[in-house]
Amino acid sequence: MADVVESVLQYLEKADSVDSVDLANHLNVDHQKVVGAIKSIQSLGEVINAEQKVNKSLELTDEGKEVVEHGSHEARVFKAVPEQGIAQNELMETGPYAKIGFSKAMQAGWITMDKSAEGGPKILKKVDSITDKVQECLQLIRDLRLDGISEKDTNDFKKRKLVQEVKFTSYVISKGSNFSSSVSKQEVELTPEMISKGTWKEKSFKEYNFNSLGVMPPCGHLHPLLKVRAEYRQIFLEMGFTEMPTNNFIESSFWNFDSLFQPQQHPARDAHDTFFISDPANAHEFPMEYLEKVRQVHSKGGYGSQGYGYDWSLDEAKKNLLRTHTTAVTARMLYKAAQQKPFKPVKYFSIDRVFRNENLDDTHLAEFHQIEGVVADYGLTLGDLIGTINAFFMKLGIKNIKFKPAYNPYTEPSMEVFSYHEGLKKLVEIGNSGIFRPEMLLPMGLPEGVTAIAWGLSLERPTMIKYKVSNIRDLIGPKVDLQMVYDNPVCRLDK
Ligand code: FB9
Repeated sequence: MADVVESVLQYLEKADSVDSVDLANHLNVDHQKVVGAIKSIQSLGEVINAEQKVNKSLELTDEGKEVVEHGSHEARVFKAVPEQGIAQNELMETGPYAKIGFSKAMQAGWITMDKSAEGGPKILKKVDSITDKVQECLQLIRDLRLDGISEKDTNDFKKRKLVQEVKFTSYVISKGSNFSSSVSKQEVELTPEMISKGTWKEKSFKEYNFNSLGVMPPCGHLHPLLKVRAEYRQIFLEMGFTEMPTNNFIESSFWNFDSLFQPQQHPARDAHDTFFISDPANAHEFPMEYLEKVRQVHSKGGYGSQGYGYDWSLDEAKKNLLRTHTTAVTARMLYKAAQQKPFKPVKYFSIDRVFRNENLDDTHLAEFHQIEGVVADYGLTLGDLIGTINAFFMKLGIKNIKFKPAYNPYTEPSMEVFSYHEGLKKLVEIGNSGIFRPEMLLPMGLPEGVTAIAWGLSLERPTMIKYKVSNIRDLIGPKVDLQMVYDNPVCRLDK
């Protein structure tokens, strides 16, 4: 460090001022070393003036580094097309880059599609060779030679998440009122030898910096999702709700669908929407007396309902699956509450993972955390549901919510919940709700007159909004940047 200090002062002797980035390049040392030397010199008094400057730069993301190493997605797709051509579906299997690379290579006119080919669309090379300008540009960005990169290309690389904008601080330094081209090395420690030999008398000691902060001790960090979960849990507890035991991701179709009066032909019960378990494929333990009542209400009706009039299948109800909603747990808890004689009102909540075999996109994964609240008591009405939901969201700082009639197989009436988003300047769906149907509650044995109101939302959506995450994969999954977990502040939902 001392030699960098000397170099900085000697440079300043011949120059009026210099930016620390230019000086680091001139001295061929890391910029942070020059910044360290500047800080060290500043602690000696008015030797130099240092004016802070915030700069913007670009750095490669992991995906950008992949491109530098292996070529752009479109170049890799072009290389994957043999002279005789290749079936489109086969080309799309060549690697994770294929989907993006294919459309980019088509846009660039490097490949073409023969839709008339036998056996489906065939991809052929349209040119003999290509220049991978994306890779070339990213190599320049890696070497911080940004002057050759156009704004259009930069924006395209950012959109493709190949580069990210970074800010860093540099310093414009100049001679201070007490400038000297060399400074005696300051001691930072008074040693026993200095005292015994008296050499401390000829030395200068660095002043204590009583403003310096302690080193942040290494500690654990909660993931934003868990911080938001803690906030929602606190809100439910404040409202007098008890958390349901949701520690069973695997559930029978009976509890996940049949007990909720969701018919066995319902599309949501199809393998395209639900993950069924192959081993163990079936559940075997059911409260058979209750199960028979469920069979009846589905097939023949009862309790004032005409039912669905189909031949209800026990085999279908036995099928194990990954629960598609925490409402399956709500059903178990309401059935359990119905066994208590006399019935006592209950207020339950759950916040846990659910699984749906759906199309994935930037904001949806095949699993998410569902938040659900339920109240069962005599004579609860839609007004109680609206009031409870209002109170719940009021604790999140959300007022003036709106309700829109909706449909759920297990609640009637049902309502979607909306709130006006100041940022987006539009109403945003913030949840769903309803009153559980008598065909669900009465076969459980709940007394006549007992109604159950419930509502639900997801944990990921509010977390993404709170932490300004646009792609859910930046919040959850193997590509999450752990630094995001370390850096994010404690979550405070508006009270
Ligand atoms: O969470 C959702 N949106 C949301 C929630 C909060 C938020 O910000 C916070 C206030 C600060 C912002 C947005 N939604 C429900 C609405 C949409 O995001 C929707 O597109 C996605 N939905 C999920 C299901 O989609 C497959 C969110 C999830 C959801 C939907 C319905 C329920 C639970 C979760 C339910 C229920 C229910 C209904 C009746 C009885 C019992 C449970």
